[in-house]
Amino acid sequence: MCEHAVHVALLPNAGMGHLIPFLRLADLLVRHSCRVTLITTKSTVSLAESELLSRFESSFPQINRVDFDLLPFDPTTANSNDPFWLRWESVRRSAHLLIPVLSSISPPLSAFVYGMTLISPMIPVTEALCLQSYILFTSSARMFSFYSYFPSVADGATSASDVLEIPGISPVPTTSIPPLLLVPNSLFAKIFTEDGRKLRKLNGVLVNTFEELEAESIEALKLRDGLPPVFALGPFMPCEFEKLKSNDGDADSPLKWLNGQPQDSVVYVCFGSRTAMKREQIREMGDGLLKSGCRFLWVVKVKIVDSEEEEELEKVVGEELMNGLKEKGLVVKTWVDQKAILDHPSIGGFVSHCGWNSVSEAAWYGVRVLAWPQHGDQKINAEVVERSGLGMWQKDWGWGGEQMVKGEEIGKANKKIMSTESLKNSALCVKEAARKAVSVGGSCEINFERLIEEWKD
Ligand code: BUP
Repeated sequence: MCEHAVHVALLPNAGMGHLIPFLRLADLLVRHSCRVTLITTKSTVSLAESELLSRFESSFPQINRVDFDLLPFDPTTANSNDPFWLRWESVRRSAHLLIPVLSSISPPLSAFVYGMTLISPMIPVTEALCLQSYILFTSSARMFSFYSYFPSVADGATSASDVLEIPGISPVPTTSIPPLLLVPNSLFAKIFTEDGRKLRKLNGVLVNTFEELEAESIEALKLRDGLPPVFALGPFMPCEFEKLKSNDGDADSPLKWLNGQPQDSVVYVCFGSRTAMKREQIREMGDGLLKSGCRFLWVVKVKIVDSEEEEELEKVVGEELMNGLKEKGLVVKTWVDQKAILDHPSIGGFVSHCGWNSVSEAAWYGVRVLAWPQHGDQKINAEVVERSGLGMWQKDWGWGGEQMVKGEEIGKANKKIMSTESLKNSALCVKEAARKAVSVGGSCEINFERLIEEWKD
């Protein structure tokens, strides 16, 4: 690598939904001949994170890995019981310790890209070091529009109504606002509003999205006053290092099972790495999958953190239901290779919570989505799914966990997503646009080159 290559330090937030796009960004940077230093906390919250990091490390020996030692942290001093949010807060409180760490990295850094919940504490760090300061916003551009506008809502600049009018984008229904933002003094609300007010101090915001998926929001962000430049660098492509090695050889391997299913016949059901579904809803989901008459591959989770998943699958789902389910589908309670699943020809539909990575992967593989947002940014992302033609959203189901959705309804919605030809075709159009965005001369490449030029200055 040349002595004067751009050198970027990356500090991801805790959680697979944040780590995965950061590591895909690292891969993209390396492919553009940049030097990368990856800063991570010594321990991770979930096992999936530490396993992914070790696969990444063996694939990229040239990437410099730096441990970030956190200060002791008393979780009772933060208003949250979510282990991932508590880790984010712990990193925030230790941010100043990064000044000597970053200044000792050699060759000197061109820019520092960190997680989206670290803005307030990282700005003084990058200011002290005269270092360019960026975030990787690991959600949609529509969510960023909302995020950057929210401080004015919190200040009471808008009137009470059923929708939020945000300049340049279609109105956001108030029912799509992340529920924790409405909980006074929640850690989520505190970080969200505190950081939202500091955005103008950033040199830029990187988003895993692309023009054809989110033209309206990307355009609106360009025109909004007081915001740093937004770089739409997506779609981030799934990478080789993410592949699970043991998966193919395992008799129960989802991929092996998928190989035996007809083309476009299977619904994949997964609500991401951080959604713990209530037991009663799990039973209704199982019932719905049976009622739909479709084949399915279902990933079940009952805990927010994977290391706490101790109970056997049969007990969680119920033995009788489990026996019925085995005739038509595969149910697992382990980490699966979602990219390989979505890429499999037998997959036709995806019942998804609409975590942004899942949406972006569905777009990349052209798999139609049945959106069932569970929390956080997911309703705002579901709006993108619906508007882009990538899928449909059963709005009357509300937030997952808010009300019990009956098996009957789930079955009907599954049948609809699998049998609606127009939906299948529009999802394939999104795939085509995604592939175009990353092709030579596409929007991803143009924006990436623009960013690297900034870092060379
Ligand atoms: Br579960 C699971 N295998 O078994 P999202 C997830 N994934 O590869 P989340 C697997 O994790 P946030 C599994 O492909 C995606 O890249 C999946 O990210 C992968 O949702 C990622 O979709 C999940 O953004 O994160 O986990 O809820 O809350 O940050 O949105």
